[in-house]
Amino acid sequence: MSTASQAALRVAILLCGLCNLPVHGDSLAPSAIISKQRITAKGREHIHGSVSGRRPRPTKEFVYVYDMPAKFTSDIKKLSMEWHPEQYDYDQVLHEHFLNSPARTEDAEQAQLFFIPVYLGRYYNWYWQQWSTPGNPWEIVTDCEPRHRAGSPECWWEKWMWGKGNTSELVREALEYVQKQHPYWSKHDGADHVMVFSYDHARCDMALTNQLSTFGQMFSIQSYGDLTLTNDPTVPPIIQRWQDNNYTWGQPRSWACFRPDADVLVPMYYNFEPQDLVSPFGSERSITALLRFDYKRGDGKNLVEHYGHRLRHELIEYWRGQPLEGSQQGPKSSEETDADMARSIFCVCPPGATQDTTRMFRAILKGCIPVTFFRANDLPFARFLGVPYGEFMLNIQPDDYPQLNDRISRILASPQRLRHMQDALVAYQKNFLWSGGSEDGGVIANVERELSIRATMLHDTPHSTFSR
Ligand SMILES: *[C@@H]1O[C@H](CO)[C@@H](O)[C@H](O)[C@H]1NC(C)=O
Ligand SMILES: CC(=O)N[C@H]1CO[C@H](CO)[C@@H](O)[C@@H]1O
Repeated sequence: MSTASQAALRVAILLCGLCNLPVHGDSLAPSAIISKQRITAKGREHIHGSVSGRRPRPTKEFVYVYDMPAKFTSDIKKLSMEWHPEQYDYDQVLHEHFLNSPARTEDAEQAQLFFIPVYLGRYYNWYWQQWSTPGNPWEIVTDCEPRHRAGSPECWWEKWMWGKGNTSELVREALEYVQKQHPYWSKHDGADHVMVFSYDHARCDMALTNQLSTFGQMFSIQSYGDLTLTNDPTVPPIIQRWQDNNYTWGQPRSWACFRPDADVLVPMYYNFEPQDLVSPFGSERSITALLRFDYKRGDGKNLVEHYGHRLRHELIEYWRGQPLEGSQQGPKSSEETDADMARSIFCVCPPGATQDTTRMFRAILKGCIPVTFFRANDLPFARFLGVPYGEFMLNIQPDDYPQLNDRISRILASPQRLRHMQDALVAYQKNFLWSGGSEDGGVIANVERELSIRATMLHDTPHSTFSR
């Protein structure tokens, strides 16, 4: 099969969305999704056939959504969002979605998965920012201990850790509520339960001070897919050192933050609509490579100290020494950056607080090939749904960043290779749109597909995803 038709097949598989979920009211096991080969035109007919009225609308209900007390949801929506970036609000977005999704069942006895809505993203930011100066959330001036200067990193650290401690406490209370008020957790020690941890390092920010036993086997939906623990000392560690680490996994510590076999990865939230999407061929691309980021020197606050893990600094210095012809460097507003991404062939996406950043997903949606610097980092919908990032992304190992110009130039010199990458980008762009629902082939549809795979792994074990 030609690579083009292979790509087309993969697109068909991905865009198919939920069409292969169970179609009979009494058969809830979404096992068909495991076998990609079985996703055929016939499968699609099966679902769309129902629309013609010959069959009752297929049911695919398998997710039960807990009705949590207001303190975990609606009360949190009332908290100040003054400095709260909406990228962390996908806990709310997913909750609202699942309340209305065809995947939802209101019969807990029939459910295969249990969704626990808690709006941790808003809560976490509100918590530490309560003590900030107007206009600058990082400037903490109120209620500093006498030994801490107002605005000092020490005062900031204290509130930051209060944020972690109190958010962890909210998580613990939510799980206790579920375990006390409902009988379902104990059946599988929480393995069929899922919660959204929408901050940078997921559980390692939002549930840091909880004992592992609090979580049982529960999995999470999150954006943190880092698989590394230690790195080359010349580039500071991707994983930050935690002051209090109460996890006792007996495994690399980072596994407490991400379980590759269980957790569902998603991009951080952004509100792009289908009409905001730009094809790589849909506009003139006069910028060869866009380096639209800056590097702030350490000020003692953890997100900033190694922000971008120094790699940003190295890349800026590198660009100043030898700018690639037609490239641009320097920060601008996010609107200007989006517009420039739509005019660029390559978008350089260095790490932020974590290895990946929303910049990478914005680049994809703007038809710009992301250049990333991942050591080992799982990405959304790759492990289980097979999104082949390598086909439309250029990854350079962090220590090899001086090869940047050379690697980009080689692709620019091969129109065929560039065309192949851009074709693949077109084919997969839509997977990263948060707008749309179960049937639209975007993030939401992919999350539902991933959840159906988790349900199958838990309840219908003969076909392991790994054995195919
Ligand atoms: C929660 O925040 C309060 C301040 O509002 C602080 O005194 C307390 O130590 C924090 N709790 C934890 C567990 O960090
Ligand atoms: C082993 C252990 O329990 N370590 C710490 C867990 O977190 C609390 C609260 O931050 C600390 O007091 C413990 O020392």
